[in-house]
Amino acid sequence: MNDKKVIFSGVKPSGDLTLGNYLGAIKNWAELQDEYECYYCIVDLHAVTVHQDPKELRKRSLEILAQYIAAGINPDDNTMFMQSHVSAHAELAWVLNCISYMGQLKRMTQFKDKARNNEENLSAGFFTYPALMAADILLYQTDLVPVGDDQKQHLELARDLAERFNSKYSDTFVVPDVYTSKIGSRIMGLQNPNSKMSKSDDNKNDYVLIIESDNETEKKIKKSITDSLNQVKFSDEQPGIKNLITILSKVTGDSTQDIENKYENAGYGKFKSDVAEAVNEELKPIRQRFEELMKNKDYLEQVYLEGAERAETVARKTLRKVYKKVGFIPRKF
Ligand code: ATP
Ligand code: LTN
Repeated sequence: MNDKKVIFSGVKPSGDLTLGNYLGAIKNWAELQDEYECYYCIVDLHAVTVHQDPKELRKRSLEILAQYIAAGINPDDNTMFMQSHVSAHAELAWVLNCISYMGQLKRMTQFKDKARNNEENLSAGFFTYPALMAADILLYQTDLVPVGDDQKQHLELARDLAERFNSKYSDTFVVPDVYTSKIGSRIMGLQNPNSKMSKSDDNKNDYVLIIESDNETEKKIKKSITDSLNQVKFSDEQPGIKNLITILSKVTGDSTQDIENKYENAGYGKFKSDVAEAVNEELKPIRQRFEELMKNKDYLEQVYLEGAERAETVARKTLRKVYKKVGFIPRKF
């Protein structure tokens, strides 16, 4: 038995992964993998809260697994799997749904944002998905959840549900902590630096994808919206430039102050082209490894099948406990 603390995190296969997903989440996962016992999931059940083309969903789910591995997450030491392969996620979600309050779910910012225009047409799954996310996390007795800033509120709910269940019945779940990095936990859109970079944005110039050509990345960064002040300052008054400084800082490890100093007398042209170059340098080995991995579907299949098997054992154990505590008759098979 190892006594490492447990990490769980996941990405929805609802679009191709962006630089935001990478810098806000996956880069941190790779850095944390040695210290923790890690479960990195492709949360396909979450993706279908909005309609997905089935063929695309299948393709993307595999591509995301390949991107996890290409980003340096080692399949021998970490458990990577498809959420829909471990049915305990959906089962625990039901129990947690039954102790979630409508009021609390209605206060989730992500729901409020989407509901503002078309609540009548949102799926019930989209409304209750924070309970499924809590199930994902709590099944593995997770200590730490590395996510981007936008997920903090959902993490609060997961903590709340863990505490509520523990006090209603008896100690069952570890209450997880959130982990967000100081820099890069909210990468903003390149065309709209006032809202987060999102893989489901309609405007392709708003995001850089982990997998695209160097040329495309360079073009998008060069086209990004800035301002007319012509000073490289990490300031709220310059959201576009602030975002590019954040990206450069997270990629190179240089502090935002060092970046300001370095570009004090440089124009935006030079600055943008250096940001593009640094991003391409960072993504280059990932892009190469991804291409190789996608040629070896058997290997990818082996990773996710073995991952699901390992995850299933741990998840079932927690679910058994939960079912017993709520009063279901234990099953004998
Ligand atoms: P969508 O944009 O379609 O809503 P998403 O990218 O926000 O999807 P996920 O793919 O599930 O949703 O997110 C995976 C991880 O990436 C989460 O931890 C999330 O917080 C993080 N993340 C997503 N976008 C950003 C961003 N712009 N900056 C930092 N982290 C991000
Ligand atoms: N809800 C998250 C994705 C997600 C997740 C999780 C993240 C689903 N389950 C468990 C961390 C842990 C999102 O929409 N970005």
